[in-house]
Amino acid sequence: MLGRGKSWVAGIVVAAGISTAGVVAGCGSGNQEVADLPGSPVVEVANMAYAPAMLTIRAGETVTWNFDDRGVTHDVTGIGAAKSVLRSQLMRTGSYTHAFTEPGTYEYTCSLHPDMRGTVVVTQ
Ligand SMILES: [Cu+2]
Repeated sequence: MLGRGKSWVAGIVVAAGISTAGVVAGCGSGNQEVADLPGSPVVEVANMAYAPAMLTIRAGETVTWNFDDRGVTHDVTGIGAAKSVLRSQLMRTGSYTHAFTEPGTYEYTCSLHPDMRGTVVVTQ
């Protein structure tokens, strides 16, 4: 009688241990899903700057610039070799997307604020 009672308690402890481990594992995988959302790289255009100012991607990837600088107008204008590649409209809100097909270094600025500078490095 007494023996059976003890093993019954032990069984509950083991079951509780397993279910706790299951919850922890479920939590972990949930966080991973959020962390490695693949998506395409995004440059935030805010506070008179591009963030990140320097971005490295692979050929074929697409970059999206999100304009949200509290009503300040900006654009994305390529410099040098990137001049014919990058050219967005002047925007206060919204986004500009460009797919980079050729490896290289693409520098850009804002035509209204030449101090704003950004670079996209495209690798093979
Ligand atoms: Cu600007």
